[in-house]
Amino acid sequence: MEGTRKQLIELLFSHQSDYVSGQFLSEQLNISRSAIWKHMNELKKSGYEIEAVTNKGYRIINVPNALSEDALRWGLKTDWLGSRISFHQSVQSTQMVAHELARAGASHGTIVLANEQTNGKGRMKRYWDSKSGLGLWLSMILRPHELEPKNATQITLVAAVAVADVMKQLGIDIKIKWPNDLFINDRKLAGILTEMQAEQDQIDYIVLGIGLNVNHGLDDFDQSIKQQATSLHLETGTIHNLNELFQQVALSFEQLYERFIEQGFLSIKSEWEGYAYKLGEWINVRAQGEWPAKLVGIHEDGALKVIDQQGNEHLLYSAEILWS
Ligand code: BTX
Repeated sequence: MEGTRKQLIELLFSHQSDYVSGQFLSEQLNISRSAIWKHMNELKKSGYEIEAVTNKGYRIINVPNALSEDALRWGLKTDWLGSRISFHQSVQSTQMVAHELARAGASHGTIVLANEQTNGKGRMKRYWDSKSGLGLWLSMILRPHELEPKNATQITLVAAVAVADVMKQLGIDIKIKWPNDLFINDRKLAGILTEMQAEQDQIDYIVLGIGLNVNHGLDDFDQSIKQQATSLHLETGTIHNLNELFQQVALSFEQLYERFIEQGFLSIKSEWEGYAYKLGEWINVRAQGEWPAKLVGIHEDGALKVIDQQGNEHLLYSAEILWS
């Protein structure tokens, strides 16, 4: 049943610009015309929009907004990223699932996605609010053997630019708050979490997690983050198709990642700076005391570049920044 449905969807998608006759579908799938009709009704119930015209056949018009295993895949234009997608309705954390898969040998480019996370993770044991059906909660397994472990954190910056590029295409004025958050008007839209498994000077794998708030209304956020979080829906007023958004993010990341591996972070630095939150503004740095500093850019190794009140330049690798 599942297999037939997948084949059916594939056939509909490969004939998107045209109608596919019930006769053709029934021959290809080796099932009766009435079985085809039943499948079509099931697809409609899952949110697919399918047009049926007498004497012509069927045509797919729209995929569901909600994540679905099939809809995630079609139209995915990546070469290797997402060649395996492990999709779940509910998990504790896609990071945990991805680590398990990676330890079991899952290949470079595997993506774990879930509709809901019951124990979504932020950095330093913080949590990530990941309610069902409202956002993209995903983890990618990457095996950049050519990358030195000390440069692995740059992947966070690459991912931030990749997601920012997609937001920009949607007409959103997006900012990257070093090192791992995406902001719109001082509210957090997305967070990135990079975890690495390495031995000596070789990376075994990286699990790159992205949490992107998409279709939340204000009341959908936990009380504690209502004042600081936002979603694409809140910013644009429209409901976004999660499958398409996933595909855009995956393609954007794959392309940027390839450039990063071939040419290094220097090739992405100026794009990053173009999105930098509070660039040219004064912030406070908490590292060996607390001191005011002006944010002037990012170094080619991923460190944040600031100037203190005496005009001395500092490179920050892990300092805490007090943004306001
Ligand atoms: P972070 O430590 O920078 O941000 C976590 C903080 O952000 C929380 O302490 C809270 O204040 C706030 N917050 C929590 N949830 C949200 C939300 N939905 N929107 C806005 N603000 C929020 C950022 O960590 C990295 C988050 C990565 C999340 C992805 S989701 C897929 C993957 N799986 C997983 O468990 N984590 C990653």
